[in-house]
Amino acid sequence: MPTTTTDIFTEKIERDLAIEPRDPMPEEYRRHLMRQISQHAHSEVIGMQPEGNWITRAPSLRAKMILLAKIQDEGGHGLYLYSAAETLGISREEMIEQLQTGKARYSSVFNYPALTWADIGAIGWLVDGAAIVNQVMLQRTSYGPYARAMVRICKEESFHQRQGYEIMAKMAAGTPEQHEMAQDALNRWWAPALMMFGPSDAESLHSKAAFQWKIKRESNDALRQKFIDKTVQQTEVIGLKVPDPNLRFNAETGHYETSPLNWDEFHRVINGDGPCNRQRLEHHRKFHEEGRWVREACQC
Ligand code: BYC
Repeated sequence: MPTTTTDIFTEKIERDLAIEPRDPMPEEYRRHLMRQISQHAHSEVIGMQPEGNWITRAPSLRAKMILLAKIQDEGGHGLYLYSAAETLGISREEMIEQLQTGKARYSSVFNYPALTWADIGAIGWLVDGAAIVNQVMLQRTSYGPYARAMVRICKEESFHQRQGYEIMAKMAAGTPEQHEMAQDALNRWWAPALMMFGPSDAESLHSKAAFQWKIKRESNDALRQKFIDKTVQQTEVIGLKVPDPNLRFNAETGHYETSPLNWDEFHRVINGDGPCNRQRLEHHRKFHEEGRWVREACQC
């Protein structure tokens, strides 16, 4: 029979029972989740920017309606996740302040520009595709409010991944120029999508604790590999090429092997020096400020 609060927490983790907001939990567990969930929320919200840039230039009314709905979903994901983080005792204002002052991170991938319509396809297919692989695992994360948010988010992300893949498939089967545009978008988004899974297992700072507390159930490298194996096959189906001269299938392991990623670039980008970091935060600050009167009017 567990007696101390630590025992109660440990027993729940061991028995795979969800930890709920009022349950006892170690301070480090609470802080770990506050960091990860708030960063996840920021990623959803900042991730609206590269796609939002294309709403007025979508090539048809159908494409525009689908893109609008997708971007709105991402905003909704941000809201569920901010709410999940708030149950840990941090306010929305504090989280926004941490984002805007650079104290909190958001996914590296959103610091790259969306240059053509094919980039909208690549973002849905690769970025949402990578997010799903990670988030399917997070549906079984140990913190109840985070796991439940993930269930709904994963359903919506599947639609996002398909809309992106549809754009890429159409462009790849279009005119030579459209095909080239699709290949160029894949060339530019491939490595940033792989970096979404975080540093290699050997370099990951938080994985050990995350495994111990069942926040993570699969490692950064294992999830990256899962994504590669799925995506290489999808690339072949639509007649595009994975931009990696060292890509090869290893029949013994049953997995694709790829070139090492440029981790210097990853660290530069997560530390604020990617192609669009400044632009993304300035945009967020500007519109957050412009929305102040709405928050005040709602008293929220
Ligand atoms: N980007 O010890 P590690 C979407 C940081 S949005 C930036 O492995 P952890 C969508 C990490 O924070 C969904 N930073 O960390 C939206 C840590 O630094 P701090 C995006 C990264 O937490 C709109 C340090 O590196 N998904 O789908 O165990 C349109 C060491 O890393 C990144 C999520 O946010 C990165 N890629 O594992 C379209 C997933 N990777 O915090 C689509 C939720 C690592 O000590 N997050 N860092 O300063 C996670 O699952 C985990 O936090 C990570 C990292 C796998 C990302």
